[in-house]
Amino acid sequence: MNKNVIIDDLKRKAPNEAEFHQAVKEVLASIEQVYDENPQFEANKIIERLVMPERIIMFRVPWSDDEGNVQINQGYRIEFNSSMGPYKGGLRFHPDVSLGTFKFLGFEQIFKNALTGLPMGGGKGGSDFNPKGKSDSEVMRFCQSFMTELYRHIGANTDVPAGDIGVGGREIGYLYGQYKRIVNRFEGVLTGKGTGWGGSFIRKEATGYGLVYITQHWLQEHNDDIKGKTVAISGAGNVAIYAAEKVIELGGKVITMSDSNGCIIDENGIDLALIKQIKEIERGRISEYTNTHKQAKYSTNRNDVWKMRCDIALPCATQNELDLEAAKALQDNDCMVVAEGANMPVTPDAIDFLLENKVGMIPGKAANAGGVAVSGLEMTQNSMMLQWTPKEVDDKLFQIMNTIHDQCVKYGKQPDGYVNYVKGANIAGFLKVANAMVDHGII
Ligand code: NDP
Ligand code: 2IT
Repeated sequence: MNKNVIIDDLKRKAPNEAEFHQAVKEVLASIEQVYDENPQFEANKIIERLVMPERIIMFRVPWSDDEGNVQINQGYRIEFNSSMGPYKGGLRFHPDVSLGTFKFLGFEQIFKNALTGLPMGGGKGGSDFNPKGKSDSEVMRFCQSFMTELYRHIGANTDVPAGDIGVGGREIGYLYGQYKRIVNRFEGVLTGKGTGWGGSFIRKEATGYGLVYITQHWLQEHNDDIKGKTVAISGAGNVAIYAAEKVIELGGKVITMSDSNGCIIDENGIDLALIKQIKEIERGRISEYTNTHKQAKYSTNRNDVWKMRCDIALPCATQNELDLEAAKALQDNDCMVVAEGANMPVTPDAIDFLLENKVGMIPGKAANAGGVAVSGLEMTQNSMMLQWTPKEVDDKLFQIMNTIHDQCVKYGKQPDGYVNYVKGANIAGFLKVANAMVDHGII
């Protein structure tokens, strides 16, 4: 494989999609050897086909705000690869997104979904709509308009969206209501639904819990345990909150969390009930934490979360949030392992630094796959028209994270015994998808 030719071609065709180029580059670097050892991949132009989405849908989303002004946003859905099953992946509502963001997220999703062992292809979508500061009825009108176009492209066996940044239970509810109204069918077309109307138990918690389960497996490999460990977490959204919940349940101490404005440091251990109150119920800012918890410090520099002494670092906010400087600070402070709760939060130079220094580094494709895994289990429950108990789902999630961990070890173990989880996850995911593509012929 000539990976430089492929990357140069992507850059030439779409020079402003840097995040997508970054995601492709990392995968190609990991799989180069297995690609060259399997001539059927080159003969079938697997890579050239894999980096091109099967379909990109872009659409206008008009809606009116509470003052009656007409607003227009851009909607996206990338149906990237369906070799493993229906397109599957979240919707992100955030003002900074562009087509390149969704291409990077959709590309990552293909391999992540393959790693879960469940029949799901890769997709991603969303909008540059900013839910922050909008009323519930504005969010509802936006979601209804978004679904009025999206509904014709999705379906329980075609493409099954879910949540991501800015899309949680409230948004999934409005999107589902509009889909159901248009098609006149109650079916499993979205995941992350309310548990009272077709949602799976543990889906809300799944990404954070799964992240901690795989970190536990990593610690076990190193004859260690999460109990008594100090943990730095970035973000204060869905992934961060439930990662913190599981860490605390297992006897670890979370000392930092953040949002897009800044971070809090509470060396007594974060009061998670207060974080949930501020972020989930009031939709407020994390700085409010110090109003009642005077011992905690607030910093407007989000990166301060990586400057504390910690055993485990869980970046759970957004892409490229943990840079080389942060990786160096973590290593100086004896951090043992970084596990990516967010998608691509660690920059490429920071990943290289962590790997070179033999700090544990569990990539998002493996580490945050618990969310989409339980989405897959929600699809299974929907198609059987039944609902498993929280324990049944949690046990399955634990097993899936265990299997993902073992695949990383199988394909990532180096001659000196160090496990490169980035390489392991990329190879394991790629082989499943590439073999399926070969089987399906030239399509
Ligand atoms: P939420 O919207 O629930 O939370 C996002 C958190 O990250 C918030 O604290 C937010 O702060 C912060 N954040 C968002 N954008 C930025 C930014 N540009 N800079 C700094 N902080 C930012 O999203 P999720 O928790 O669902 O998603 C977090 C990450 O996890 C994303 O990378 C997502 O793709 C990934 N992920 C999510 C899964 C899921 O099931 N939800 C599954 C797998 C991965 P603020 O409140 O100020 O906006
Ligand atoms: O990045 C992700 O894996 C998600 N946002 C979850 C996708 C899903 O379909 O549950």
